[in-house]
Amino acid sequence: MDDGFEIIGFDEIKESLAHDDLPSAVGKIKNYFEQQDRVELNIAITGESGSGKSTFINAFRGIGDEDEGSAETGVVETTMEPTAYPYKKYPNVQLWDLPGIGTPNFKADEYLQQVKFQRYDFFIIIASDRFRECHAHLAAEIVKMDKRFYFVRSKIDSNISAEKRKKTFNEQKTLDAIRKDCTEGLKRIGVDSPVVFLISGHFLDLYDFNSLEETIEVELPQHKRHVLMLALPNLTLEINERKKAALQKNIWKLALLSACVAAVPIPLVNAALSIHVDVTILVSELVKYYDTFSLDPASLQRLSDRSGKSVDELKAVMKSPLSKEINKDLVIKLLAGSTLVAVDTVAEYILGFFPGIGSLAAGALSYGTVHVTLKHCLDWLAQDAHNVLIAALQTSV
Ligand SMILES: Nc1nc2c(ncn2[C@@H]2O[C@H](COP(=O)(O)OP(=O)(O)OP(=O)(O)O)[C@@H](O)[C@H]2O)c(=O)[nH]1
Ligand SMILES: [Mg+2]
Repeated sequence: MDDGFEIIGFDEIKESLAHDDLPSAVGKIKNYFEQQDRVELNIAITGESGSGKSTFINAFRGIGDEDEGSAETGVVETTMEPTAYPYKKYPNVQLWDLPGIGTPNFKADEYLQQVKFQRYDFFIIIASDRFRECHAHLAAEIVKMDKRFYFVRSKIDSNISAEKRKKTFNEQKTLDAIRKDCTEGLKRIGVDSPVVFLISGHFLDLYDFNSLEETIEVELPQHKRHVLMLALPNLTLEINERKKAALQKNIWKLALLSACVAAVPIPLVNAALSIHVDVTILVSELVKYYDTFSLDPASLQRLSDRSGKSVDELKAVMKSPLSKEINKDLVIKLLAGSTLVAVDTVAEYILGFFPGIGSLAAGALSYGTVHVTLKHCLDWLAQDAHNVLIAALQTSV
């Protein structure tokens, strides 16, 4: 089974159900979803002064260098304190802009103490030029502190355009040479099979940005991975797909919550309560989909600023029934349209989780309805978001 219920303890829920304590089981599942979205994630961005730390932070938050709340770029570093940049909708996920490394008396161990290294889940070391001793010292020290780091080589777009002037220019060879310089540096300090991500903070869809994001995601513990996927703006088509997969994993849990409510054994209360819960679950989940696919008005505006396409042009490619607005009436209409689900299969599925609890079969319809509705909505919104990204990309090339 999915490991998603580890946090609240699947056994506890079963226990509540076995003792006919449905409200308590529902409360526990709800609590789980809230906890899941409040998981903390702290990402440290470090590197030499001018390497592109602030530019990377803004790009990873999907905001322009001059937008409100952005990290200042292109200025001379003055602060020696780490600065936190939280994601607006998930302020528990923060990118930390760390002071520059590599000053003449730089000492990696003192630096890490000074920036309170324990606070971070992992580090991203950014180098915009050759691999240097300060990178080696810092990477080695991070490993010694039992933390993980990802090595990023930034400003690849500048390297490529500079090399293009040469008659013998070959993009792949240039990229290979840059990569080799960094991997060899990391090998020298004892990192086994080092991975270096080549990126441009100005053109995220080029080079290794997607692979960096994917690697971070895969290597995070499951509960942190989920919150990263929710918080991260929908920056590329690959991220769009991974967001869809992450949200898909949650559907059965939401549907199960609805089934638990439907199984409350008082018929009248049951019907009203059950529909109310289904609608509430769906509205809040769909709003979350909207936000995480960056389809909310503020995100569309930022994408419009970045891409040069107007918000109306971006909205024009959103074709799903959810593209206008999400509210209770719309959700009730969707639920009414999806009652023809395979109830038998669903009942079997639920009884598989709670053998011996026959009353839960009553929840089967509710389970199926919520499951099917959410699945359709997720497909629709992921497709809308995909179309919006394609439309935005078409102008930026
Ligand atoms: N072409 C190109 N320029 C970049 C890239 N990343 C950053 N820059 C530019 O490099 C300069 C420095 O970038 P910042 O993001 O301010 O660097 P920083 O590491 O935050 O610098 P300090 O805060 O001073 O330590 C700015 O002019 C950026 O526009 C990139 O990927 N490609
Ligand atoms: Mg900076």
